[in-house]
Amino acid sequence: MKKLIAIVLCLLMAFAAFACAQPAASTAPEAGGASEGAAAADAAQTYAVITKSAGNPYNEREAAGFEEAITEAGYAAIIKHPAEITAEAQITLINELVAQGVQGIAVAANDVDALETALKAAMDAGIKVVSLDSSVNVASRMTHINQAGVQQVAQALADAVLDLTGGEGDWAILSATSTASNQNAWIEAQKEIMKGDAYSGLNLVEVAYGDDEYQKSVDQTQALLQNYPDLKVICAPTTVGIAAASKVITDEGLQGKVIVTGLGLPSEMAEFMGEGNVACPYMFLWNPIDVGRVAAYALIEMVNGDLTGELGQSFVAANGTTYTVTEAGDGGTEIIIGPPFAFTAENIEEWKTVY
Ligand code: RAM
Repeated sequence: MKKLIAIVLCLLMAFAAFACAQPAASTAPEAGGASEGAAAADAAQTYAVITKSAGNPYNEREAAGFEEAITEAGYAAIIKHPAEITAEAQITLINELVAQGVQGIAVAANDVDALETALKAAMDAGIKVVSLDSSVNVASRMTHINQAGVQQVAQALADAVLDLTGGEGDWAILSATSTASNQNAWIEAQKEIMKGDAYSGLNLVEVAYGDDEYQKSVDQTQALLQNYPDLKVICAPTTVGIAAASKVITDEGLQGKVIVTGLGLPSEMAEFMGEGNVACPYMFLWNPIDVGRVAAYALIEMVNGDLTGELGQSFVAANGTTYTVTEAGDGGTEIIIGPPFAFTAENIEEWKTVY
């Protein structure tokens, strides 16, 4: 009998230990068009983030930050990475989330206008909607979570091109998709800045599009090198593009002849940076995890607090930071997280393990 009790007790203890080891909410990110985030059955509120596409580590970190902030608040998070980097793929996901009856949606837009009908339907259904990273138009959102001011990003990139070319010569842009609102906003602002006298010796030969696909970005880099033999700088305002361009330059031994800069993820770029003759002497970015986090904080505040996304509002988030709604360049509102950060030979080793 004693033996039986001991066995039963052991089994009970083993079960308890197993149960304790289980996460309270299952919120694993999933990729693909049919991606289904798992919402905790007992969570009172469910919030979803739709990234630009699957397979981009930047998007994965952004979604991870969103999920962390939502689950820390005790709610359920859904992560959707569209299989295709298109507005159509995102519209399908938005419609599914509306049907599901989530409380909030954050979306990094693949097109500034194309999501309007779907997102308006979401807002009409009482769902709070923000864009993050890549904005939707004013009518489609309550506010936009902007990683860094458009002007600040554009100025940093313009100055980098000026510096790395030595003030004159051919340079090219390797962007993401031609409809990406964040890349388009940075490029437009950069072109505007570069109309200034200081940049008059520079010749922008082409804006190429790698669609945030690695192989396409490699192919586009090779085409730029072939078509413009005097090319001095490739400026890629996309983490996928800058890594692909740096790989091509390194593989072809062109470091120092064609210089790469732009916006890159330290973990992906460290191998192309550092001391000596490297493909990319310096680049910029922000913390993508924070972009997701602040979108989550804003949505939670919209559902549970007074935030509506109107100009001048502010709120204190769970991380203790006060975020303020300011005017965006498109006439709507936005919450800017901070200035872009420069990654150089001196600090890349420190940052490559962070994101
Ligand atoms: C890519 C994406 C993303 C952008 C970064 C800089 O990962 O296009 O939207 O913010 O680059």
